[in-house]
Parts: sequence; structure tokens; C-alpha cells
Amino acid sequence: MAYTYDDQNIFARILRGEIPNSTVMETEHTLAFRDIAPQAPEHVLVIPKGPYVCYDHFALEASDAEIADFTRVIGRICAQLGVQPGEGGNGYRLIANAGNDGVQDVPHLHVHILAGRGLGPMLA
Ligand code: DGP
Repeated sequence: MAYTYDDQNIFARILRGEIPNSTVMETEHTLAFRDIAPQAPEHVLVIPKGPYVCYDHFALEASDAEIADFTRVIGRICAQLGVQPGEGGNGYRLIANAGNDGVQDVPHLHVHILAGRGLGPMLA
């Protein structure tokens, strides 16, 4: 499977510093920033710095270090937001849209972290 990465996508431009963002957390392999059109009181996008189109691309081709870093950043942001249900928070939702059926608008893997309100049934 050959994935084609468009390096002009908006998140590639954010990673290159061409477009400003509201950074929540940055590590060697991962950047997290606030969504420009928040769907909940807390709406953070987490992206790998590497050129991965979607979740399966990342999961199949990224290094273990990139995957571990990305996964850990998501957990650390949930902790920072205070939304971990196991720690007394009210919970959150993670979403990674992919391709046409998933209605992915930006072709650079991003996980949405949504929190801060009741999010309703998943497919509402
Ligand atoms: P998706 O539909 O899953 O591809 O979500 C793309 C998200 O990206 C959408 O919630 C809006 C957000 N977004 C689009 N352009 C920008 C931008 O320039 N800055 C930020 N922070 N978010 C953006």
C-alpha cells in the first residue's frame, strides 16, 4: 500500500510554522494544538510531526518511538485537562477520521480530543 502525503495540507503548514496555532503540548515527535472551530469546551488536535496521512498509515509505518510518543501525549493532555474518568474527571472522546467515509478534511493524521460537555451517542 503506497500512501501519498500532500505536504501542502494545513497541518503540514502548521508544523513548518507557516500558520500560527494555539499549542497545548509539543514533544520530539508530536504536536497538540487547539482546534480552530471547537466542537466542545475542550477540543484539542494531536498530530504526529511525521508525514502520515491517517491512522493506519501511522500505525503501520511510524517508528515505535513515534507511536509511543503520540500515545503518551494524548494521555498527558487528558491528564492536563483533568478529564480522566479514572481520576475523577468527567471523561472525553477520541476521534480519528480517515478518508472519504470517515469525512477527513485534513489529510494529515490527527486525533481529536473532545471534552468538557456530555458528548452524546457516538454516531449522533
Ligand atoms: P477532520 O474533519 O477530522 O479532518 O478535522 C479537521 C479539523 O481541523 C477541524 O475540526 C477543524 C480543524 N482545522 C482546520 N484548519 C485548521 C487550522 O488552520 N488551525 C486549527 N487549529 N485547526 C484547524
